[in-house]
Amino acid sequence: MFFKSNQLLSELEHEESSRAVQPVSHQPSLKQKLLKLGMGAMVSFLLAQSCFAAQHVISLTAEETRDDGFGNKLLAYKMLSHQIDGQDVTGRYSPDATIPGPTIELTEGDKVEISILNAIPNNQVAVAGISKQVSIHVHGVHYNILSDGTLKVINQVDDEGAGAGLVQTYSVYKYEWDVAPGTAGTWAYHDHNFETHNGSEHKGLFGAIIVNPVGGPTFAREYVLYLGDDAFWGMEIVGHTKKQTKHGPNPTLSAKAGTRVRFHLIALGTDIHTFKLNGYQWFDPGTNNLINQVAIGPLEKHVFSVKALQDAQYVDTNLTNRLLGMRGKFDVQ
Ligand SMILES: [Cu+2]
Repeated sequence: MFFKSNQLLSELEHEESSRAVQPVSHQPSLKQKLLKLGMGAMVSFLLAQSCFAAQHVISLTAEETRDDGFGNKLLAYKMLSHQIDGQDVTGRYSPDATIPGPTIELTEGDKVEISILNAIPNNQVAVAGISKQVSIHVHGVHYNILSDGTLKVINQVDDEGAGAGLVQTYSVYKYEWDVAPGTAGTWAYHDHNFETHNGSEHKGLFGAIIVNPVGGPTFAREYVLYLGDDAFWGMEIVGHTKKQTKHGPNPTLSAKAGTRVRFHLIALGTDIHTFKLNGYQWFDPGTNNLINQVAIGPLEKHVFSVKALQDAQYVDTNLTNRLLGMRGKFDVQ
């Protein structure tokens, strides 16, 4: 649309210069024309934005799940409900609390109202010096300070989670995200408030959002692969239904031959990994360079797509990670 109005602008400029020697007419001045054109472009831009933009109303819980084998309870997010412009899409998520938590797909221009309910037992009662709040702190999208999902000791405003914080207690806490143009990408969200001011991401309270550009490509499958220090953890999403399935460690990912699939690698922990999908190449995002492996360090992400052609193994080729067995199957049928 901007491209078109730029074209019109240059036509107008051209018209103006060819008219320069002609007598003054009562036609609208160039300035008036430009103003009109500019306003028209702005109105249609806003209209287009609001046509695509969706309003999401989401509620999550944070729950205690099974123990980690050493007597410690793990924590996990669960999707309670997700409405898009009033339409219920909760069925695309697991009915259980999962590690990783739900992957939330959004589009640039969307607005999100997301609330968290603390369903971990005994967390409404204040304990001196310890926060029992859980929160959602998100990366990538825009929000104001009340939606930061951190403790007052960090944000200087409020304890922004559900449960008993160091200062404030809330049973439910609501955040607003502005999925502004320019925020397309794959981003993490995680707890920032439970027990420490850095939260309990390490106990399982983490998930991802995928922000797609308006009119961007679609994919038959999406694989959200978190790279822990000793294993890959996965979430697989069917492109057309958006139905998502949580996988265990080093999962087998499945695809139909000839379809385009997208990998979202998100590194957790402290290791640097070298990810390879044997026998495949892909474009390094934002470049024309074909690569067949990528180094990815703590908190980094790498998102790429390939056409599924043949079975393969994905693997972390760094020696210690390889010895730990960080590999899984890419099963193409
Ligand atoms: Cu973070």
